[in-house]
Amino acid sequence: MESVPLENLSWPTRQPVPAAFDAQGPHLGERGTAAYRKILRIPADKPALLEFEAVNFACRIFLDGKMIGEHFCGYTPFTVRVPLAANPERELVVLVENRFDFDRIPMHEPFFDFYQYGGIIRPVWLHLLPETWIEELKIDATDYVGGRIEIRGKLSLSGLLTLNILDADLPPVELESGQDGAFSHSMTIPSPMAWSPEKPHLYHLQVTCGEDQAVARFGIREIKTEGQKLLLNSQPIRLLGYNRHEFFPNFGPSTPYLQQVDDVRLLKDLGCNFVRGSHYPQDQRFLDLCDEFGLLVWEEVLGWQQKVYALENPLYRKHHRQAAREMVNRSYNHPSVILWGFLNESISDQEIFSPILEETVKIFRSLGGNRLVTFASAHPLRDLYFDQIDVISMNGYPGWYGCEDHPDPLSLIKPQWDKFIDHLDQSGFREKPILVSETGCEGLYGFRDEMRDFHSEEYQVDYIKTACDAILGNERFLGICLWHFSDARTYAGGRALRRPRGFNNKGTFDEYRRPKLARSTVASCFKKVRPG
Ligand code: ADA
Repeated sequence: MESVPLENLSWPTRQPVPAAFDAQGPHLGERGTAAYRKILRIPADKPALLEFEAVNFACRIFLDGKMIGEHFCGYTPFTVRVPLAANPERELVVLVENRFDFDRIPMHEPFFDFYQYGGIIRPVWLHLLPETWIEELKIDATDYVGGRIEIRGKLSLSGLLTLNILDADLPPVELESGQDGAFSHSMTIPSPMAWSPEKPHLYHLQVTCGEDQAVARFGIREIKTEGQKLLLNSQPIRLLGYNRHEFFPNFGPSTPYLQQVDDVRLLKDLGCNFVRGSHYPQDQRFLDLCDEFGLLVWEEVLGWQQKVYALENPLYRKHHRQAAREMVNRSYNHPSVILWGFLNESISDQEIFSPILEETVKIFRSLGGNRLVTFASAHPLRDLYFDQIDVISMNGYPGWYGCEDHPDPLSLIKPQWDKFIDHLDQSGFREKPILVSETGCEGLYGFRDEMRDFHSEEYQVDYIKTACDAILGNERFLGICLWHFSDARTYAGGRALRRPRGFNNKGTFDEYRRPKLARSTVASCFKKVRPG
């Protein structure tokens, strides 16, 4: 990518943004470098900022032929300052690479069980900046009963600003920032309404500073653990939900907005109160919908079964820390996000896991606001690090993988989960909440089978019913996060031998959100726990 001579590029096709360039059209399935070009019009000598919500996997950004920024991880946002120029017509070129190359782009590896598309997959914003502008705005609810909130932020230069809560009976507050532009202020919202999945009440803070104005949406809520329980606004809550990949056929990870709206509706209709964004930060618009409709969210840094060579690689560690910071920073004001996660199913049974765990947890705890920390483990009896996290999360597929020769695979489900609980309770974790962060099995949409065999919708029904009864019937489990919401494309090539159609088919819905038989099974299992 470094050596691409920009002057020799030609621009033969038009490509919509946001979109994955390899999800459809002439570059379907291709891996390599794509060059995007757009002429921007920026008034002469006007400061400006480009904000990219996500570019997969890596990119270099050029303006008028000069490189102004680069980024090496998909799914997380970043910004680039636009250099001043007298000519209002500016040529933006973005080189985007979707090749697997661990030495340069270590956050993306070919063995992840989800298809990794390339391109400018999420929106790009051009912000024209006034002389002083609002760089950062964060809101913490520190007392959900009393309505106490702390507002923090940063202006690009020191200056005066006004804070105004648009939906509370409070006069606007005038404030002066410090020399470095930083400001902070506490406020008490009268008769506060707390945010919860049942009543997702949202407030809006308007900040005005000279010509610049920003509105941040926030909710007032508190999340914490108490022994085995998770307390939302002091009330014990159980988590019922799904893992969700950002995926729709033909668009890959650039799920259309209406589909995101529909996904939230489908989840709510099933009685869910929880969704895990597997295995990377989800689209901000989806998180906005979770705020609005009341779904609790686990948001996690891109990761999937990282091995020793990754965890001891300095570049990987650097990019992982950066991705954690970018995620936390961008999602800070979403009340729906209650859990930060990282390193899905990595080697948390080996000591080499310790340094990356330590540095990531530190980022979450120091920068992440009122949220809990977890990672999804695949080592029920051998994990070494459950003491470092707030919620123990376990992925497991008893009754599916590895039981080809078993005469009654479903009979394996309950004993295995019970054994896990016994093990934890006897190993000193009696006082921690335990979540099943993944479980499920494949059901091929439309494959109905009276023999109820593997891959049939009927086996999936039996599996989910048995798993939900075993897990939700045991109060020791905080809840269940089923794998998966909808079928999603995964491995191409040889690895697809493990995945019929090249899809992970464990969805309760297929990729077009057509329901499988398991939908009503899930709805009735969840209803027993959350009757409303
Ligand atoms: C793992 C992994 C998922 C998916 C799942 C499966 O638990 O975290 O991404 O690969 O297994 O379908 O086997």
